[in-house]
Amino acid sequence: MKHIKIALIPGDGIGPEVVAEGVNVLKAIEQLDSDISFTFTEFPWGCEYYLEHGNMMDDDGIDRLREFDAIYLGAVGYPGVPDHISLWDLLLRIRKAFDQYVNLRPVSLLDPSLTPLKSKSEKNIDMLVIRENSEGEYAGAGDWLFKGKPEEVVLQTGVFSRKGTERIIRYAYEEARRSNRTLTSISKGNALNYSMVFWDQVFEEVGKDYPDVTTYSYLVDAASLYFVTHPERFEVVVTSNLFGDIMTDLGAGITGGLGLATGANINPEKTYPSMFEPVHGSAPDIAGKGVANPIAAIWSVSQMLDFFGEEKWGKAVLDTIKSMIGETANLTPDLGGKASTSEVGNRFVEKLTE
Ligand code: GGG
Repeated sequence: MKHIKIALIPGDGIGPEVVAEGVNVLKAIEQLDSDISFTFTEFPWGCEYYLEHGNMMDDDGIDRLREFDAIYLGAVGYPGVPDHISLWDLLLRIRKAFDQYVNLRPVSLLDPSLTPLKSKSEKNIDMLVIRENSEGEYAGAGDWLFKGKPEEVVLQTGVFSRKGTERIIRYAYEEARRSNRTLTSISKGNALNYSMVFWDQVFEEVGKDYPDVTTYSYLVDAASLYFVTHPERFEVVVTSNLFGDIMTDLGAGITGGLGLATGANINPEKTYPSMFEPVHGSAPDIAGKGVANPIAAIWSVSQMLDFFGEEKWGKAVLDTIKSMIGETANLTPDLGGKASTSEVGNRFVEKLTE
């Protein structure tokens, strides 16, 4: 019997609405498979908590999360709390504390009807973006000098350690080899003359251990263009923290929107808990209206199951998502339907258990 202890952080805005549907999916799996069970412990952290306590999470929050196998997070950020505080004090804090240095973000077109692209390649978008998730442009290194004075200067330093750069690139090569796909590195070595020159160098050096993997290297600006004109060129993609964040939103744009974009924050060694989340934010404009698309959050459940070796269930969840896409009437308004968040969730569980 496999038991997975899950910490739930529904967070802000639509976070609680979509996480509830993901939890229902896990509970349904528990009913269907007597060899797997889950326990859920919910933490009330987020912007409301911040407004009451002055912190996005408890001071001992990281210690309390340490005892879990996985963290299932909804969304962070809400008007009234500066975005850099809500992000740094919860989401980025957890990623860093638990060395979740791999961010796995599939960019996959589940149905040709979902893409706004008109080119022939539109039917063939199936990539896995591997984003460096622990340092780079999100290292939090910088300064704000002479605040409010005419000579005011702000510094935001990208930190690319050899350890951090090498391990993410090696992880990506391993994934490309395992899945027998090409590997593309996205960087910007012509302009970022320290960090990205180093990135490109490490990409080449590590590649010597993987002569069987076909590689490509694009500047981030060119890659943005090719994501739109030739997305079929990309299979496994490895890139830095900031570029990965931006490119995967672009990826969501060509595959059906953020309502279908998932992300897994992985500590591959399993020394610490890994975290699973929809890529989207808290969407305050639709929060509480019951129209948020829960599919990205449900896809995160599929990533979680894969991570814990339950690939059979991970695949069943993803296959059910694919089969839902054809039923427009049963989808939320962002995908052209009229269904509510819970109606999508209920229909999903119905189909999974069919
Ligand atoms: N679903 C988590 C969430 O609210 N993400 C918002 C966000 O801005 N994330 C930035 C990042 O993934 O680095």
